[in-house]
Order: sequence, then C-alpha cells, then structure tokens
Amino acid sequence: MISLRLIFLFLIISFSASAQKDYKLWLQYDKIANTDLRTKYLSDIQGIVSLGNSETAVTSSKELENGLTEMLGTKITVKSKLDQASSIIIGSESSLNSEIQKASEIDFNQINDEGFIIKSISIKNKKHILISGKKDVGVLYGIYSFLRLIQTNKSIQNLDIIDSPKTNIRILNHWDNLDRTVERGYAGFSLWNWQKLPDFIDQRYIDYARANASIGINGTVLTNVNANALILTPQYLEKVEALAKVFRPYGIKVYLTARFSAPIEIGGLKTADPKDAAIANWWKAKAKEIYTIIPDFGGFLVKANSEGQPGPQNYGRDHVDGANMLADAVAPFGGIIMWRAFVYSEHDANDRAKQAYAEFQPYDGKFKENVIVQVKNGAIDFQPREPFHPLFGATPKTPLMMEFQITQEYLGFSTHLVYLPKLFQEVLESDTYQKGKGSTVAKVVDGTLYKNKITGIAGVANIGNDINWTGHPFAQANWYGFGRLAWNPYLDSEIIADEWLRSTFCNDENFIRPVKEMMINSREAVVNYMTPLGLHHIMDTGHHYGPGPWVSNLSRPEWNPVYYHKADKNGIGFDRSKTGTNAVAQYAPEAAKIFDNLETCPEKDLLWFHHVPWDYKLKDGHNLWDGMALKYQEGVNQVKAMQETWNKIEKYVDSQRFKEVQMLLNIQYKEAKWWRDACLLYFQQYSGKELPIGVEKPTQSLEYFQSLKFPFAPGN
Ligand code: GCW
Repeated sequence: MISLRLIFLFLIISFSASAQKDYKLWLQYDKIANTDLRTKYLSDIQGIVSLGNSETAVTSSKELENGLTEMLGTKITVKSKLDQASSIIIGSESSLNSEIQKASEIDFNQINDEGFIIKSISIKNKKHILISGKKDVGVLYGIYSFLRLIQTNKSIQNLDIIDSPKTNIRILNHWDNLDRTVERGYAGFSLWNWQKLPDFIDQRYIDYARANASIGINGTVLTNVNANALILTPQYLEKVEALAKVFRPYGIKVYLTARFSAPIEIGGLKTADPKDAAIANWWKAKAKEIYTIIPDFGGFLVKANSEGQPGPQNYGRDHVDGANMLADAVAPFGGIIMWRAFVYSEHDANDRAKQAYAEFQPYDGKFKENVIVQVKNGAIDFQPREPFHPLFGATPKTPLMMEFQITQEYLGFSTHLVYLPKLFQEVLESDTYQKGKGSTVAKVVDGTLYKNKITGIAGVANIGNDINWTGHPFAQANWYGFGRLAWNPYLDSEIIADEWLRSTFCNDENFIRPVKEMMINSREAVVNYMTPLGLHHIMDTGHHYGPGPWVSNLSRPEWNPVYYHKADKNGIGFDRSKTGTNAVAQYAPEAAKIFDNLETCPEKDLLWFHHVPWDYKLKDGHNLWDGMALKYQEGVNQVKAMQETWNKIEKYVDSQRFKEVQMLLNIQYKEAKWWRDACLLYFQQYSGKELPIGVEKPTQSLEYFQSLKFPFAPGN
C-alpha cells in the first residue's frame, strides 16, 4: 500500500517537474551539464554588483541572480559595492561611478535608449563584466542577452557586445476577447482573467512579461482587433491598469484596440463620425482618462471598415480622417495609432490582393506623425507562403509596420510543427526595389529606407493559458523568433533556432544538429503539403482547418477557395500578370517584371501570379500536374522525416515534452496525407491526369474528404 502511494507521489512530482519545463519556455536556466565549463564560468562570476534602484533595475538584478544561481549551481549573490571578487556589474549610464566609467571607456552614443553594452573590464587588476545601457531597460535587455550566452554555453571572455533594437515598437497583438475566447487561438483561453482583475495578479502575467522582455518585446495589445468597446470603460480600464503595472518594470507598454463606434456604444452619442467635433472631443477625453491612470499607455490599434468592423467610411469619411482624429486624441500624451491596412470589400470586384494597396497607397503622406500603418506580410492573409505585400516600400512618407501572424491560423493550428521565423525572414529579405536594388522589406520596416520616425513589427500572438503557453512545444520557438526578429529584422532564423533549442532543451550537439534541421525544413514542408507552387487560401471555410479547395458556396466570392486557385481544364492559378488582374503593377517595375514573366517568376510563387496549363514544363522538367503532385508528396515525406528525427532524440529530452511532440508529429503526418490526398483528388478532376510515380494513392474518395465537418474547430 505504502509503496503504491510512494509511486503515485513520485509520478506526481515528476509530472509537475516536466510540466514546469513546458511552462518555463526558453528561460529554463538548467544547471550547466559540462562541469569544466561551469567551473570556468564560476571563476569569472563570483557575484553581482547592482548599481540601480529603479523597479526595472531591481527586476533585472533578480533575474540575473536567479538565472546565474540556477545555471552555475551555486548561490550568486547581489552586492551594491565592488569588492575583490570578479563580478557582473549592472547599471545604467547615470549609475556608473567614475572608476567604472573610466575603466570601461564606453561611448553611450553607440546605442539607442533601449540598447545595451556588455563589456569585459578590469578594475584594480580584477576582471569584471559590465552590463550597461543608457536606461535601465537597456540594462535589462543586456542581462537577458548575457544570460543567453551562458544558456548557450558561449565564452564570456573579452566581451565587447554593443546592441540596440532596430525598431521602436516590438509588439504582440492578442486577438483576445473579453469572454476569454481567443480569435484564431489554439492554446487555450486568454491569459487575461478579466473577472479576477485588478485584484488578483496571476503569476502568469509576470512570467509573460519576463518572457517578452527576454526577447526584447516592448508592447502588447491586450484585446482583439475585432474590438469590444467595453474595454474602454472605467470598469475595464482599472483592470488594464493592473496589467500595465505588472508589465512596466519589464519595459512593456500596454495598448488597446479602439472600436471605432465606441462613442455610440459606451458614450451614448448618436454618431462616431470623425469629423464631428463632439466625437473628436469624446476621444480626447477618453485618451485623457486613460493616460491619467496609465501614464505610459502606448496607444490604439484599429481595425476599421474591414470585415464588417465599423469605421470612418460608415460616415462617408476615409481612413485618414479616422486615424488622424484618434492620433490627435493621444498625441498630447505621446501615444500612437496603429491603423491596419487589412481591407477588402465584397463590393469591390477587383482582385482582393490589390485592394489594400489601391486604397492605402494614395494616402501616403496624409497621416499625422503619430500614425503608423500596420500591413500584413502578404496581400491576402497569412498564408503558408505569400509574396511580400506591395505596400512595403510604396509609401515613402508614411511609416509602415509589419504584421506577422505567430498563431498558425492557416498553418495547422498548434498541432503542426512549423518554424515560422523562416517565413518571417523570407519576407523581410524580399527586395521591393522601391528605391533601387536592395530596398528590402526589412529596410522599410526598420525605417532605414525612408528615414521614418516610428518603426515597428507586430505579431499576432499564439499564446493562451495552456500549461506550455502555445499549445505545441515548438510553437514557443515562433514567439521567441518573432521577438528576436522584431529586435533585429536582419537576424538569421537558423541562428535563432539554435539559440532557442539550447535555451529550451539542451546544448548537446547530437540533439541540436538534427532537431535544428527539422525546424528549418518544417516551413517548406507545410507549404508543400498544403499550398505548393504559389497556391493559397484553399483551406476549409471559417475555421481554416484542413483542405477545402472545392468550397464555392460562400456569399462573398473572395471567401471561396475556388476564387484563389481557379483550377479548370486548362490549368490552375490566379493570373495576376499584365494579361490578368495586373496586380504585378502594384510592385516597383523591377519586381513587377520578375513576377510578370513566367520565365522569371520564382516557381514558389508561380500559381500566385499565373494561370498555368497542366502541361506547362517546370524547371525540373516535370509537367505542372506531376510537379505539383510530387510537391504534395514531398511535404508528406518531410513530415515523416521529422518524425524519424524526433524518435531518435528521446534520450536528450524530458519524457513529457518528448511524448507531446511525438504525438503532435503523428497528427501532423496524418493531416499532411489528408491535405495531399484531398487536394490531388480534387485538382485531378481538372487535370484529368494520373498521379505520377512516387506519389502514394489516396485511400479515401474525394466525396469522403468533402464530407468532413469540424463544428467545434478552435479559434473560430
Ligand atoms: O485572417 C483573418 C482572420 C480573422 C481576423 C482577420 C484580421 C481578427 O480569419 O479572424 O480577424 O484576418 O486580421 O482582421
């Protein structure tokens, strides 16, 4: 009896230890396995000297103390004065005494207000490491960067690291509703427990802030862009204030979504017309009310006149009128307006891919200084692959901010392992040619191309209250990678994967090498088994879970997959060339020329820009039908290879995460085959061709796939 109880207890303890691993994200701070290395570190790190006393400074030194103590396996204590021990000295510019300043010879002009410097220095013949910045928040970022060096087992000799974020606004967009459901959320319910706020502060809020600060994220929009005006009432603002207070020491500002019709819904007014003085005044008063309780409130994110949301057009005004009216309201307090350009209309017969550019490009230069236009990475909607959005680079006088989707609405939810930084990097590296060769999207976004004052990158969060935050253990890497790229849009996604794996799992090369390769290939795998060769938006209706290329019965034409693939007896693909909708003309001439010409259009974007005959010869010699079928098969094979990789690394991972990923990969494999079979059976009706050798025969009929229904698919 007793032994049974003991076994049970042991099971509970080991389960919660693994669960904790899941929860701790990339901040595991595991004790360093290599004892020689640990001893080496210990000779350089005998203590911490913390010079600041702001909330942020105290938070930083605690994080450093905990992280180092855990990783070095010895208590590392914090002192306020330098003694004879080699120490990590932390403090902002103004807190450094003249002795430290002299020894470090730091030129603080090399960094911006959020930047940091990590430098090996010597004082009275003793070696120390100084982590400093102009402001305490820079020191905080420096500390996380230093901890990462230890987490990834890097040398800490002769350090001379100078780093600053390249964008101002590095922000998560939570599509969280006030009832705690999350639009396009696949990791449980919203983190924000509105009912218990403001008095109950969940430890999650603090750990959320730590995780974000560790990767440089400095803003969060708490609420869904499909907004509810109630968030702007005093009852809720008090709750928002409580969250802002938790996040503040971590350098994170809170933002909210503004429902354009709020003056009517919660203000009792008859209109929300932005040209009506009473409306402008209502927003001014609302802004003042918010800033009185949250002095560092970031501003508003707005989805207006898009997918049924209210906006200035309801009153015969335009996006500029709406954005500028709100901009005036927050300007006195230093706030900004992030105005989304995700618009398309059922009344517009134009190619949907052209609509946002057509509407917003002419507004260039018309927005107030504190407005930034937020543009999705592609012109349709967060597909596994899209060419970069033509607005990037096309508005020299209007800052544009990137919107990536971290949550995997169209990429297998939180059941598919897809490493998104690879996708993000592809977009950021794309050349817009708007100011000649080398005018990359990254340069538009970080403001170097047109010298914009405000810059930013937003990511639609994949976070919920699942124990592991993101549903899939590897989806944590997408949150992590998003933050790292928002900090520096020029980082290499492979290096980010390496960092993340080492910080989240272990440093063993036998684990890192194969698993990193698995992550890197995972993005192309999902493109292959869902939408190869430029296909897009052929997911099933509404929930977007699984294939639905046959869907043609939705009221709005551009909601139907058939609108996007246009498969017929002659071929497949959307003709956006000069002879088609001429969407290519929205790009700079050099880029337009590349996309317009079948010969030069990258094959990965082929069916995005061209309607191509089934017999068209691809670069590898296959005809289009065979090539497409083989791509679908390749995607399936890639998932199989991922499973094989994972099954071999069991001994390097705790059993819980090992099993979770194993089960999820099994689902992904099943679903990759589902995608392949359903799409090929459907398109085969048009190509009229046999499957080529090497492509497995479907085990179900097209009717079977068409009959599948998912009434409670999450996130919808
Ligand atoms: O991708 C679509 C989603 C909607 C979302 C919209 C948007 C928040 O299916 O759920 O609404 O984009 O970005 O506004």
